[in-house]
Amino acid sequence: MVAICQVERNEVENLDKEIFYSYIKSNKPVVFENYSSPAIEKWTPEYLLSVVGDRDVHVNMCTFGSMSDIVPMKFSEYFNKTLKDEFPTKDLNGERIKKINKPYLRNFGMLDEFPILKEDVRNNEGIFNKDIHQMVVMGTFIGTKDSATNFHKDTGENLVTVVRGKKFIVLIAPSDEKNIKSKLSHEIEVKFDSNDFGSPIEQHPAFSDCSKVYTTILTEGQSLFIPLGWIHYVHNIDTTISVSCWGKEMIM
Ligand SMILES: O=C(O)CCC(=O)C(=O)O
Repeated sequence: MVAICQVERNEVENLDKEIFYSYIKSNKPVVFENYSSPAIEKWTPEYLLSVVGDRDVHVNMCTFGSMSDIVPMKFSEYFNKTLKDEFPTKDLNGERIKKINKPYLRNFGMLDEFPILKEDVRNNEGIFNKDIHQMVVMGTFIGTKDSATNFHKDTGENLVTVVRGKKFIVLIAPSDEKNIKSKLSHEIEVKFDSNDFGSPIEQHPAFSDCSKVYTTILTEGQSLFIPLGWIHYVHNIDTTISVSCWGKEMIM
């Protein structure tokens, strides 16, 4: 049976590039327990609504139970419904909507559109060394309670900071990628605790040939480093706001 391990946690108060790059070099995920940004204090729902307001956004959303779709709506409508947990939990056939099909504003370009907000997460971008990672890109994720992002891997080193809420994150090392039964993993819903829906990782056939699966819970004010090549799945346990920051090496 696959072993479940906890992601390493680091309590350093002043994260610097040297410490950060030591994890990049060893390609090891880690939770920085004390690495956050001014956004934690500043990004109250009222403040975000006052800045972003009625801007049109594209929400990833379930329409007919099994089909994900992109639905345009006003930011204020999406955010207010998310905060009040007003989105439907069942589809038109009365079936429970899976976590990976719940409404989710993913990789929202709010920071580029509203530079006043980018100032509040500037330190995330600043932790990357521009001589090594010439391209640094940030995206905001605003997820409804119990929404999830399916297993995938990124094209850069990634620092994910939770500004509000709580995420359950599953990671699989590149050395185990060949052992995942990927057809099965596309449909996966991972069970976070006994009240959650889905399959416990240790019982899911997609992972039965993997040697280890790593898990962690990321709360407000914490950041997770996801190294390049690590496959990950993210479940928003509560309504969650987070910022992902990818550092990419450009091939010259
Ligand atoms: O927070 C999420 O739902 C997904 C984040 C993610 O997968 C990423 O930053 O690559």
